[in-house]
Amino acid sequence: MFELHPLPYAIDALEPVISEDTMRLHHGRHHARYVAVANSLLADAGGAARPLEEVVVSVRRRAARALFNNAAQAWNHGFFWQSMTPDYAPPAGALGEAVARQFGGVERLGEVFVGEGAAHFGSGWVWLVAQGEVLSVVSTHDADSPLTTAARPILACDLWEHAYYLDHRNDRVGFLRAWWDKLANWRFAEEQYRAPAGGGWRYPQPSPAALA
Ligand code: MN3
Repeated sequence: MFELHPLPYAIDALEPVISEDTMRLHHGRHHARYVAVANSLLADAGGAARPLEEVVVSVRRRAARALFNNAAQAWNHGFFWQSMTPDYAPPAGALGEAVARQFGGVERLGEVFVGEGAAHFGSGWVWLVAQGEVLSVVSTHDADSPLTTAARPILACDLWEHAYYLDHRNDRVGFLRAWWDKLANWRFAEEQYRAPAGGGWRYPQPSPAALA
């Protein structure tokens, strides 16, 4: 069974950009529900416990849509919580150099990221991704993620209305700008950027109960 692991910061640590109310619903209800439904569908399907990354990639290939949606959303949210920090620091190291070289700095990259997220129609995600050392910004629909592509996720922001509506109403651009300026976790992003192929962030492994 996959678990809903605790947030890596206090429930109110991301205020005022993301309120405690939003976090309680988003982590405690939405993410919890994706994990529960994915576990239920996996139990129905039988088979051995395996990493969530493998579930997402393999069920996508088989087009088992409900399992893909819930497993991918469980993974996306785990990655999203790590993509934020209450202790903002600008990108540094190899990633900071790549941001400067390819985009002319974190502000310019922010314009691309916010622009991509604002222009995305409907629910989904906006990602900073890397292929090799080359950075790019992409958005995905619904539960889709770069896990099923050749690109490696570096940073992600949730574009579903449940992510921002309580705090920002319909102002997705305002949410994304504040998120980029105050919450983006560049230390985590740097770890993803420097990780060897296949060595990026992993969802906590399923417990042995999943083998039963
Ligand atoms: Mn969400």
